[in-house]
Amino acid sequence: MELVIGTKKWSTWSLRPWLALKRVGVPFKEIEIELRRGDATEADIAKHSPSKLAPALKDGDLVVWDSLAICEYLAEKFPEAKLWPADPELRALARSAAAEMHSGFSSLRGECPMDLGLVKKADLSEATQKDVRKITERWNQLLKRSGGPFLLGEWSIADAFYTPVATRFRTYGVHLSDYGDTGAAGAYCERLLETPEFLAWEAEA
Ligand SMILES: N[C@@H](CCC(=O)N[C@@H](CS)C(=O)NCC(=O)O)C(=O)O
Repeated sequence: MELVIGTKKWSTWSLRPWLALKRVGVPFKEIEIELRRGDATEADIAKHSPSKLAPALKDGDLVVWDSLAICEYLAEKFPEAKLWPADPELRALARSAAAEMHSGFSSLRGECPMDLGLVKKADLSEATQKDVRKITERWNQLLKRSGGPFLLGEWSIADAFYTPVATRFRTYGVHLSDYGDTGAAGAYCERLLETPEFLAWEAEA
C-alpha cells in the first residue's frame, strides 16, 4: 500500500489516516508532496488521486481518497486492528465524533492551522472560542461515557481525527481550563500528543 500525504508539519488531513495505518502495523510506502505551491501541488497530487488533494491511499489499482474514507477502508480491511470500538454504542459515538470533526469546527481550522514548527499565542475570535468550548464539552462528555483513556476507550479513528486538534491547542497556547474543562479534556489532549505514532510523525515533520 502507498499513502500519498501532504507536507507533514501542515497536513492535518494526512496525519489522520497515517496514524490509523501505523496502528494497523502493516508496512506501507509514503509519498510526501509539498503543499502550498498552488497548481504545482495540484498537478503532483493529481498523478496519484482524482481528488487532487492529499491524502490518498493506493492499494493495488484501487485509489481511496478523503481521510475519513481511507480510515473506514482500513477498518474494514484490517478488522483485527480494531480501529473502531467493538461496542456498537461506543462505535456509533466514535463515528459521530470523527464525522463532527470532519465536517465542522471550521473557524478553529481556518484561524489556527496546524503548524508543527510554530508556537504562537493567538487571540481567538468569538467563533473559534465557541469551537474550542464545544470540543472541550464533547471530549469531557465522551471520556466520561467511555472511561478513557482515549475518547471512546481504546485508541480509535476518533482519536486520529482529534490529534491534529490537539496540536493546534498546543501551538496556539489554548488552555482548555479557560473553556470549561475540569481536567479530563486537557489530560486527553496531552495523551494524544504522547502516542508513539504521533511522536514518530512529529519527528519526521
Ligand atoms: N476532506 C479532505 C480534505 C483534503 C485536503 O484539503 N487536503 C489538503 C492538504 S491538508 C490539500 O491537499 N491541499 C492542496 C494544497 O495545499 O495545495 C480529506 O479529508 O482528505
